Amino acid sequence: MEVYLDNAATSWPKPPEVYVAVDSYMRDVGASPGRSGHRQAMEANRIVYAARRELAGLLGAPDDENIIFTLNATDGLNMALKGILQAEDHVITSALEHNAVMRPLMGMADRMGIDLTVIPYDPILGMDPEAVQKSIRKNTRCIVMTHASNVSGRILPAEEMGRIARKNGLILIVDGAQTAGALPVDVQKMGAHIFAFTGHKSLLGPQGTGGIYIERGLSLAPWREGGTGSRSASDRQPDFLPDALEAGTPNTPGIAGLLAGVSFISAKTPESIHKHEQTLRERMWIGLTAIPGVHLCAPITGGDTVGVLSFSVEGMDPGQLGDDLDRQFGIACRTGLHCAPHAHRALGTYPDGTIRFSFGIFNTVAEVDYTVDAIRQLICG
Ligand code: ALA
Repeated sequence: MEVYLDNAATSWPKPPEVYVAVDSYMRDVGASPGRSGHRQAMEANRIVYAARRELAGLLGAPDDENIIFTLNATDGLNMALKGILQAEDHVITSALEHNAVMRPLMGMADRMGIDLTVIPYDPILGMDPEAVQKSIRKNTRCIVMTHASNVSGRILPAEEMGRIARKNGLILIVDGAQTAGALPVDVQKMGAHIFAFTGHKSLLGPQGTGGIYIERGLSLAPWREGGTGSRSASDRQPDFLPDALEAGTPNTPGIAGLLAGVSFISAKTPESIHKHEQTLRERMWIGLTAIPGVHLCAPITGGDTVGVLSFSVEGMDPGQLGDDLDRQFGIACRTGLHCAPHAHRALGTYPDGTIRFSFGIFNTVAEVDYTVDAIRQLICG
């Protein structure tokens, strides 16, 4: 049996519609969107705008123009953080952040002197709103947080942070890499000013796709400037969205695939996808807890997790166990620090890290049972 449990890194397989969309874009359309006026270019343009519209609908954004395409969530987060923060600004973040947030922040701390408060992990609340409120200073500019941990699957209280941000005139930036497509998301209800997403995980698109939702009226210093196909006589970047933040020919074959992925999710509904992944996660959690020496990294859940589960095994190296799962049982997972050393410190699993299983829409109960059995054989012999 071949089992793919590395969906938090990249989802696989994709719905057949995604492969078809990329292939037919490459064969039958092929042109640059938003540049020329011929039929192929117009079709490319239609596809990009359809993807924008579909994403706006899925994420609860009021306008298509508030969706900006980027390479992935990391690219979008860099665009947001580097477009907003200035020297001496103070930023509040969570203890569960991925390097996609921590590295840009640390880099800006080193280069520009921004100041950072990391709110300690709270096993009950995830991120304690009172601790956040207490850390706000005169120069606090934003709260940056992951929507769900890529290590433990824990969902953080983004709506609560949205209320705090709005009350105190702060900007809320949410890293939705693990939640877009995996969970119902409403950026307006959440109060997010910016919500970064990636195309290649739960949105079921190809790698090299992603974007940000940006609230109307919020202006970012441009992350990349160049040709947009609009106002070409001007040597300045257009000031309207999405062109203000998009330049150069995009990954249109990828966006065509992303459109197919997002349409698939919208039809299935994120609610039902979350429910399916929760069922698998709970079954895996129950199965693994019964094996001696296994330490799960997060509670079984009460609906407050996405389909990600991490654990360690007493006296065993996670990397070795991951290799054994791959070679002996055909099970693909990710081991180590998952690009999130801060999260592992907060969860008490630094520096060795954990073994992580992450579920997708196409995983089954039979695969979970097979994997639990494989772990039991590797540990108990
Ligand atoms: N951020 C991705 C992961 O968690 C790559 O594996």
